[in-house]
Amino acid sequence: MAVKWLKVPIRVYYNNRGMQRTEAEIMKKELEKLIIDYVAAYPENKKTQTRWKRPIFGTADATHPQLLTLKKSVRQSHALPLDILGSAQSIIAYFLPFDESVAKSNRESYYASKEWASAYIETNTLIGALNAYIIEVLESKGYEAKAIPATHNFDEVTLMSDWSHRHLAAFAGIGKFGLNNMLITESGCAGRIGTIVSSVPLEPSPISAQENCLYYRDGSCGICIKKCPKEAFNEGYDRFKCYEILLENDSYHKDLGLVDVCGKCCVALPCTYKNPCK
Ligand code: B12
Repeated sequence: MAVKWLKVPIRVYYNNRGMQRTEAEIMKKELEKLIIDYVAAYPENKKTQTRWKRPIFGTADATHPQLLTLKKSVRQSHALPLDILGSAQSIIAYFLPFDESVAKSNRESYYASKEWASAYIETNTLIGALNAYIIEVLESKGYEAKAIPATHNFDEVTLMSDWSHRHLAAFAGIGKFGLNNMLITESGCAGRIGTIVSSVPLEPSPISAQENCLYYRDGSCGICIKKCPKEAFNEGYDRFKCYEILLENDSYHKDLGLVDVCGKCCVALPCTYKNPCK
């Protein structure tokens, strides 16, 4: 028999067997399904060249005091969810993993592949559209929500942003940082991240205590940092050297529009498509 959920005024829900679920649990499930379904239908709806695998979804408490560590780990001016939205209760984060063909196309050659560059453009557009859709759904239910753009929200001089999707997504349990700086999820690191803050209360996702990067787990692998065409990882990470190759790729692919991409540090690796520590 199908299970029906009935809404009662204090926003506690009962199914037809009398079990209770909180609004925070129900909305979380609803949002995850909405994101998965939207991304699955998108390539056909928009006739995109890029395909995506099933999104990874996570949530965090927007008022958690640990968020203050962003002021140290990223930078002092890093925003808090409450700076973005005064009524913020939750952070919604998702990772959109590229289809394996996108990462495969980017294995060879100094320049980024055309498929990788197009995936960058098409995924940024998808994130914009998906965010707008999530906000529309949340607003229709009486909540407030605000999205932060996928990229180009960074200071051109310092090459840093006041909203690090990676850090927020890590708080939402979506993945762990790798030696290549990338957030490594259960579906790897080849893909892009979106985040939204909202007044909707959501059950926070658990954060795994385990590393997802082989190097951080046991000192093995380390392949990613040898792949950088500009040797940006030689002494720590030099984001300016990294940006040089991104701009070279932008010139190389000028027919595509603004494509400051590279991605050599995320392909042909044990963590490209999966969590290699599992
Ligand atoms: C500015 C920027 C850049 C700059 C500087 C990158 C940098 N590493 O700082 C340039 C232009 C060089 C760049 C390059 C790239 N970028 Co970029 N970029 C951004 C942007 C707009 C802001 C990032 C930022 O503020 N960096 C400043 C630093 C201080 O913060 P951070 O990036 O979060 O970096 C932290 C981690 O590396 C972390 N870290 C590393 N190891 C560990 C370990 C632990 C334990 C912890 C806690 C943290 C940690 O510490 C750093 C500082 O705190 C974001 C979008 C956004 N608003 O978040 C995209 C973003 C980070 N870029 C992304 C991508 C994919 C790329 C490229 C692969 C290019 C491409 N698309 O082909 C390369 C990869 C570079 C790399 N290996 O880091 C993705 C990353 C997705 C992922 N799976 O992680 C993002 C999130 C865009 C998106 N919406 O998906 N980028």
